[in-house]
Amino acid sequence: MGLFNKIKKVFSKEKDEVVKYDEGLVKTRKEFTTEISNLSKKYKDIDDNYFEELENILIMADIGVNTVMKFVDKLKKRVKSEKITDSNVLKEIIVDELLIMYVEGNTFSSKISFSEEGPTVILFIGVNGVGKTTSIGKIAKRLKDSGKKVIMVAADTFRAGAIEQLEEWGKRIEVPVVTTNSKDPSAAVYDGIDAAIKGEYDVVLVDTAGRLQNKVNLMNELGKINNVIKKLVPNAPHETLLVIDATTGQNGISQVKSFSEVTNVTGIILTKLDGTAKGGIVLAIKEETGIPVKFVGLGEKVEDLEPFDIEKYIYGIFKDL
Ligand SMILES: Nc1nc2c(ncn2[C@@H]2O[C@H](COP(=O)(O)OP(=O)(O)O)[C@@H](O)[C@H]2O)c(=O)[nH]1
Ligand SMILES: [Mg+2]
Repeated sequence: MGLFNKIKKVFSKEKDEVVKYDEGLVKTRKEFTTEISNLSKKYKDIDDNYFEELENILIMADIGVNTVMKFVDKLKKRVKSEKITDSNVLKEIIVDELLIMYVEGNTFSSKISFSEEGPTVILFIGVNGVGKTTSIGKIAKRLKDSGKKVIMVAADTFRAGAIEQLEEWGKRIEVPVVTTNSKDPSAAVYDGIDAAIKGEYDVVLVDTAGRLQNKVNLMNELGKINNVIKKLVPNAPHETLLVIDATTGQNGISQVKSFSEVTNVTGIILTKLDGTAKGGIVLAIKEETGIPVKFVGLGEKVEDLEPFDIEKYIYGIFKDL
């Protein structure tokens, strides 16, 4: 039995484990399942045209052109060496190979690295509207429920209403929020970390403004924030999580590349997977940036955020195949 069939067997019994992925990936699943099933109906036998259409389907799912080329080459080799002729058999091999591609050579962890002592500082960056503030609220709730003492810092001093939005979240999930009257985000960061140390908090989540129009400015601003953090907690930030919006497709990949040039991005939060039929982007992120996706946003509600898990993700996309 193939890898995917094993996963399917496990998760179809443990439905609660995968319910968020199941619901959040409905759009991608419908698209993928229909396309791949149609392909298998159209081509009983596998030939070059089959592979060409498969390439298009995968590219349309935002897996990324380079990644798709590499993938299809590998698939062709396997078809040849194992003498596979039936497109229905190949359907399952496709899913197995996508999974293998993600896991292969993958030494990175999708877990948050927590500090051994003092507060763990997590910095959230990314352009406007991608879901930074919402993700911080969701993560704060998760961490709080897991027993950690959490505090949030409103360091987006640029966007109108940004501070109030985080304060709203704070009230909803009963987590304190540090704000500032200053226009300088570093001032909020300083006050926030200081409060976290004095109040013996376990985790500090820092919300920042998302401005990418000018690399030099962004680099200076993030540099300044990082210096302020390090002054109070020398080995922090422990994580710098870049938030990107799955509905923006390859644009999101460009954002990863741009932000990585100016700061050390340790992980990605991929939001709004529920809002796209092109959920294949997770695979492109891994192949093209090498930065791990640590969380995925699968809806607007507070519980609609999950630590990233490749097996659950693959199940969510392909379970009806
Ligand atoms: N459907 C969906 N909406 C999301 C998700 N994450 C964030 N949003 C929405 O995206 C919009 C922008 O989010 P916000 O947190 O303000 O973005 P920010 O500017 O990066 O802080 C809000 O309407 C959120 O409800 C998600 O995973 N799924
Ligand atoms: Mg915000």
